[in-house]
Amino acid sequence: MDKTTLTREALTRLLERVFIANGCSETVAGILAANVANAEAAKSYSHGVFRIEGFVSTLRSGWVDGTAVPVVEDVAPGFLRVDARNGFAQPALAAARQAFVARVRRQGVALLALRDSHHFGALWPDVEAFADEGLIALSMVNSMTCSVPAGAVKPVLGTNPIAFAAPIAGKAPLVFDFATTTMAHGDVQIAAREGRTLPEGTGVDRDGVLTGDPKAILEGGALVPFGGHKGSAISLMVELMVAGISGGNFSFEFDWSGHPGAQTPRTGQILLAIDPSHGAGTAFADRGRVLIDRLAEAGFASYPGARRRAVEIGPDTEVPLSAEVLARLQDHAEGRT
Ligand code: NDP
Ligand code: PYC
Repeated sequence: MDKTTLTREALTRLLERVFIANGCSETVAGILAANVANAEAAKSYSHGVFRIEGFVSTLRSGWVDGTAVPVVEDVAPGFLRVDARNGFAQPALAAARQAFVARVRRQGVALLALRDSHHFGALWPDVEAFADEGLIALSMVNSMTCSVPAGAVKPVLGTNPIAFAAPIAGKAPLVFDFATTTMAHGDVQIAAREGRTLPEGTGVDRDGVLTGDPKAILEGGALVPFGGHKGSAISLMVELMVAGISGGNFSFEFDWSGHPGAQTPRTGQILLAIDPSHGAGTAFADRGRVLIDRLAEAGFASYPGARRRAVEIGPDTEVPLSAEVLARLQDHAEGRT
């Protein structure tokens, strides 16, 4: 397959045009384009350019409002709520960010709860920037019914990712971000497209039999939580914390059947942030460094977050794309699709 490259900046501009051509406001298009281009440049392929077809078909189906203006609600000293108004989650987070950080710094801790939002991206970008500012952040999102909890026979839960970020003195922040299923739904789709087999037990087929066949998982089957009953419990916590606190949908509660082509889950998100300078006397980031250094001595050379940050990514970073994908993006941007 012919390969070409665009700089991250050029890819962002192209994606912005794709989002605008498909009904997003300039503000929303700018935020989503940067999110997708950064994910692609960072090799988070399950939520990079691969997702553009899903964004476009969802926008065209009328399921999500690409022009939504989020409403930030100041509900309690430690609590900001955002009604995303059936729009994307990242612009809703951006709308509340400044007030939220001010609150975290003033009080030491605050919670941000988004409802009626669509999250179709990687979660690490939502938390990493907090750690770069010296804060600790923890975020959770529920998604769409595609995971069978341990002990159940039918899917109920979403892939429900959790992301955590914390500053480490003199080093990249510790950032982890993963689905609470054996893998992200996006990665199963990519494996199916590439004709790859997944580890046995990644999911179940339509008869509930454990399988590593991505097509069987996608066509009538489902994923399973990682770690059996342990991952199931964590995924349940994500459902309850996100939908329960934000007032958004559980993964099984929304009905997109009237919008063929819709792929973005209409749920919610929570983000808890802590300013560790209000905590124990010793600087948090220094304590983190002690831990990371000890782990390195034990052979744990690359902690989550450091692996990605080992490669510096800037506006001029070259992002490889297939010629076919680039042509498709250009067609989307020009309204030829
Ligand atoms: P992975 O299983 O690929 O795990 C990724 C995480 O594990 C990263 O934090 C990564 O760190 C770390 N990691 C991976 N390998 C190693 C290793 N060998 N040593 C140390 N750390 C390692 O993630 P998933 O497939 O579960 O999820 C992929 C993406 O899908 C996530 O970004 C997630 O947010 C997204 N997603 C989004 C959903 C949504 O509703 N919006 C739903 C489900 C998933 P590093 O970054 O440094 O590589
Ligand atoms: O990859 O599981 C996933 C996912 C769900 C919603 C967005 N991404």
